[in-house]
Amino acid sequence: MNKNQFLVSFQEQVIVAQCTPQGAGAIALLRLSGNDVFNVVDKAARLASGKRLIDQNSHSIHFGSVINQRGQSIDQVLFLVMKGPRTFTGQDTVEITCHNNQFIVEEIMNTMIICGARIAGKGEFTQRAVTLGKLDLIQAEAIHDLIHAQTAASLKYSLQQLEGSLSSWVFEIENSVLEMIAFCEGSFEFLDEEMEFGADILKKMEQLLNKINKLLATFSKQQYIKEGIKIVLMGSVNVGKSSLFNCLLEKNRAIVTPVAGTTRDTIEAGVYKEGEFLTFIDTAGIRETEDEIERAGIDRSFQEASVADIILLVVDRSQKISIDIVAAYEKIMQNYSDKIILVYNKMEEEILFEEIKFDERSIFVSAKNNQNIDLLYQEIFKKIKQLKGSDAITCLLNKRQYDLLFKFYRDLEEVLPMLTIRRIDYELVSYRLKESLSLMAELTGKTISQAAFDKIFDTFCVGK
Ligand SMILES: Nc1nc2c(ncn2[C@@H]2O[C@H](COP(=O)(O)OP(=O)(O)OP(=O)(O)O)[C@@H](O)[C@H]2O)c(=O)[nH]1
Ligand SMILES: [Mg+2]
Repeated sequence: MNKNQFLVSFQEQVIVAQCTPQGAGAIALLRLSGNDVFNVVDKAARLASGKRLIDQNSHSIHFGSVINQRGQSIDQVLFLVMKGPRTFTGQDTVEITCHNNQFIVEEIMNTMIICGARIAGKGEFTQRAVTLGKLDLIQAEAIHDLIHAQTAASLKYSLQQLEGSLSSWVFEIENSVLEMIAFCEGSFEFLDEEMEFGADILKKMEQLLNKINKLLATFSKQQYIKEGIKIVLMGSVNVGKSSLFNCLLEKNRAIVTPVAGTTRDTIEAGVYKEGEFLTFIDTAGIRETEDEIERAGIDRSFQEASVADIILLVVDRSQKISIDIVAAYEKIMQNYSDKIILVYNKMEEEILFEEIKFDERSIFVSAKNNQNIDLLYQEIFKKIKQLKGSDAITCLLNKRQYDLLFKFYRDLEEVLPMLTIRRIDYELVSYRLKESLSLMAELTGKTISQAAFDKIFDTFCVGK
């Protein structure tokens, strides 16, 4: 058997995996796919109708049992019989719905292995769907993103991408490049001044670069859609960060005490609000300390500030603080001026301290009395709007897609000056354009190395 034959047969082998999460529950779903799947499952299937599973029509459901090698019933199940290519992988497929007890699931899996199946690798069902042309690589990645979407917006985009939004965007781009290549070939075939398409190609190229650039430019904002917004509460000890954190979450998540230095480590909690996923992070209060653990906590506060999207810098003006702490506040305000919202907590208290000046809008709240928390939220949403900017996002890109698209953009950009000279070398332009198309083929998975392909599917879960 040569390598190709081995790969083909590997692709055709019957694979089995549990598609639903492990653990007790009402039902579990096992999926099997491969060329010989009906024969494999038939060996262990006993249909209530008394008929054989291999004789059943495609896309039909049958009640029955899975029986083990000793002829004992493992569980009462439903068999869903689907003949390829109208299946997820494109191959013949059987899905078994059984009761979700891990002993049952494992015994059915073992029985299927004895009957000729093997355990599926990570993302192997989707990998087969791509290989058999049921999905392109972008759609396969969208399935992964759909399962792991953390925000309503990223769920929406992943679904659109699974339905082909980014794939058809790439298809349009490819078509534009092909048109340019056709113009080039027309120009050097005829070698006639009248038939020169230089100006048309240039115009097309500029439009194309503009279109790609627009999508690339939204990439930095896409993390807000994918991961939500990270909001860190920072400030000196005892100013009421944890109290405010609890108010914002509307639950008593963090410990609050009058003791300065109560919070030692960062605490994270998320909420959905107005369609956004917000992760709040409470941190250890900043102060001079000899305590090693507390100092490590304070270091963490600063690390969180550097990666935060928004910092709620909390001040308590009823408390006197040292010059060093004032300096620390000023440094934070300088370093992160555009992501800070200054929050004056304990607004109902008498003001004893007015050292910290801030010229941007600040909010006065009382975490103790739950006062003005709605105003603070308004300010947070204003900031989020600023962060996201006004650019409409057409598609969500992952890092792999972004990198390929960026390389493609660069390649085209290099061709641009070749189109503005008097005697255009159409043959060279055409060659460069054809070369650049290989990046688009890699994007959709039409041509991609096995290693790159495996790397993508390595992030998938078994059963998908
Ligand atoms: N009067 C008043 N007291 C408050 C307010 N918010 C918090 N406190 C009190 O301030 C003290 C410290 O509150 P925490 O929320 O633990 O403050 P912190 O900033 O998290 O403190 P560390 O974790 O030590 O850095 C507690 O006694 C709270 O009850 C407020 O709005 N008004
Ligand atoms: Mg605290």
